[in-house]
Amino acid sequence: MTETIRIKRFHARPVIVPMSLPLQTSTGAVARAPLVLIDCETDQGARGHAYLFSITPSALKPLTAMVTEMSDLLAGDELLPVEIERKLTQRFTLLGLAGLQRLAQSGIDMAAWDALARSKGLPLARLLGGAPKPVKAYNSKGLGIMPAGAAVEEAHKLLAEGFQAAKIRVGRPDAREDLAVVRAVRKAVGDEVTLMCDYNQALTVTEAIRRGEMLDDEGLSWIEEPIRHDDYAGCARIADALHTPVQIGENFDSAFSMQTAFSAEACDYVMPDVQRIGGVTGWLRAASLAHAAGIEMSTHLFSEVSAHLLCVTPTAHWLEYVDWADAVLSTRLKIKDGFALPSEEPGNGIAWDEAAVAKYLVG
Ligand code: SMN
Ligand code: MG
Repeated sequence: MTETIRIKRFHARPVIVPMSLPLQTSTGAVARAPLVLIDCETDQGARGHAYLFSITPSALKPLTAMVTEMSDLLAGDELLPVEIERKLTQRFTLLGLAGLQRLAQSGIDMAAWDALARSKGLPLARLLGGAPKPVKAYNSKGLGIMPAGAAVEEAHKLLAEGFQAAKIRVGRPDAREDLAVVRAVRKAVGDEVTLMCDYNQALTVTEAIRRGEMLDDEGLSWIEEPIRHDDYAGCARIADALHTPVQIGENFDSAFSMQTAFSAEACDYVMPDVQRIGGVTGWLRAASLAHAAGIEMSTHLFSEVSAHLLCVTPTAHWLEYVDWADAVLSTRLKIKDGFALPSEEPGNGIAWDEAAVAKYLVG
């Protein structure tokens, strides 16, 4: 007999937690992490967890309110992520399936999958038909925009945490300073270390080609989001002009955006963000597209859930490691010899440190 698990509610709590290293990107500093912690409560006792990262503190309240509205819509329904997706997609079509709506829906989906995995006593990767296995990871929590000397020091620190790869934020007003930092870090860490760079959409197409050519012989594994994230024709011109692979995807708000990017030949690699692509359900749809296109797929933030998802991604590439939720988690994602080890416990690897949650709760 199949057991029916019903949703009681999705409980959402906003917190603002300190980050161990503030990150300076071309868009400004990210110094604290505003998170919405979601608990999926079910009638069988199983409880699922997920968190969302609202980037900016003022988005915490509306995001929390949106999760709560979705929770009211879903209370009493069966715990079935695909049915949840159908209902929320229909209900929020008039608002638009983008922005905060995407985040809220993705958070609901992640918490629902976690509750399912826990109710079956399985790690998320296993519930999805795979095995939790080590996934190649780069340390992305530092190397913001900073002078070369500080970048070298920080690169050593990031690698000392067990990594052989890191990402350098670029997009300084003077392209020569970006180049000097990339060269200084490369010289300091040696050729065996994998280095990527990320512009966070800072450039125009012409400038991206000019700067990309300057960096093309520096051994970078990818150049990320050089221009506006949704200018796929522009991305295609850049990808065509450069030897270094172009990486985009953290702003895809569904597998449909990824398909549009593929049709435009916008990039060499993709890295969807699980809180924008539609949670676990959206990730699986995107992973199939990347598989069919033969394109490597990496993750964006949300290391705990993403580590499980890479285990079932046919073209799995790199896990982006950050520790930004660690202040409220009771367990940490383990790193060993350049790999992240997805949790073998039932669920997605997320559990709260309730004393810390109480400390960082806002509003
Ligand atoms: C990034 C995204 C969001 C917050 C901080 C940094 C960056 C990345 O684009 O890919 O890590
Ligand atoms: Mg990025």
